[in-house]
Amino acid sequence: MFIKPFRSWSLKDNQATDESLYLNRRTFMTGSSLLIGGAALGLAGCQEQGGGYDASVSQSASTSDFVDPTLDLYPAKRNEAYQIERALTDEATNASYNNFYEFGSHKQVAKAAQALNTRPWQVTIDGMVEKEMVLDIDALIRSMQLEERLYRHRCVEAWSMTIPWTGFAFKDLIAKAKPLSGAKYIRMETFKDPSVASGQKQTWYPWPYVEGVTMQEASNDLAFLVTGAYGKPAAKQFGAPLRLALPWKYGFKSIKSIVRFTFTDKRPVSFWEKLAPREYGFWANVNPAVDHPRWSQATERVLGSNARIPTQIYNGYGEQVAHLYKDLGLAETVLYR
Ligand SMILES: Nc1nc2c(c(=O)[nH]1)N[C@H]1C(S)=C(S)[C@@H](COP(=O)(O)O)O[C@H]1N2
Ligand SMILES: [Mo]
Repeated sequence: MFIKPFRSWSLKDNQATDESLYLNRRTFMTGSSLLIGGAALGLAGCQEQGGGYDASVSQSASTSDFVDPTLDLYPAKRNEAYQIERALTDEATNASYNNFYEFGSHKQVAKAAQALNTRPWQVTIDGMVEKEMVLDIDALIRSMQLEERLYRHRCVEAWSMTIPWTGFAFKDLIAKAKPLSGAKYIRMETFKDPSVASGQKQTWYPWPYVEGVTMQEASNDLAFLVTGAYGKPAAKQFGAPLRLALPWKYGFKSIKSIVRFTFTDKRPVSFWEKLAPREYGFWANVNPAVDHPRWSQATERVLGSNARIPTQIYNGYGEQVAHLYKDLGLAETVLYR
């Protein structure tokens, strides 16, 4: 199957903006370049299916016997420093429209994600640290100061939402990890278990999902490790029991259901960068002036409505993060590098 690339200005986001790639399996497996002339690669087709709420989702989540062992920590106190001018995305809308490729390359993954067993759950901290460790998730969460923050989220597919996350500052995890002075990056990894995550049976994807940030980025106040949302432990489809929120970067950087943090001096290559390096590079800072090769990034569709609003540089968080990139230059820190 070969789909001729569209011209970005002619696209509506519900027609074409999707990270999902149509991979020609044979081409992929013979190791040919994925992107030459776009010949091996096309869009998966229409994945966005409106903001319909799937009632079975909240059902399956609430009728399970599982009681989160950290339930007593919620709701955590809101940190008023993170105010937001937008309306919060309705919880039901958010919980039924997710990117979590482990459970399918479409948005209606919530039900399938309930198969993920989030306890027991261990988080490994390794690489360039004083002492490698394996932490039990409940002990880890209880050792951290939880707070609620209202954050914007901008998916590279040009839709956005606003979420009340609960979690702790990434820099507090770094303090616990005691990295060696040579560590420059943190590589993060999601669980891998194709027996519960059927998406991981699609062996042409480079599982497990991997993301990476610089130490400076992870140490920035905004970098937040999420344990909950909407005043309670995070729903599985949000990336329980531990996911990242980097609100100034495109959403794919905010890796879900993390099992490993590796401190390293080598720049990690992410899941998406491996698949399509020209489309999903390391920096991935939100920038309305730089189009994705297949669509415009100038505006975004607000989830749960038909409103389109202008996208802001660094997703509106420039004051907090622009200094991180002043030596690199803005152009270097968008996608595709
Ligand atoms: N492990 C994992 N993390 C992931 C993804 C994924 O497919 N797998 N998708 C990313 C993308 S593209 C986005 S936009 C956000 C979506 O988060 P949400 O479903 O909570 O809105 O999760 C990110 N983290
Ligand atoms: Mo995304």
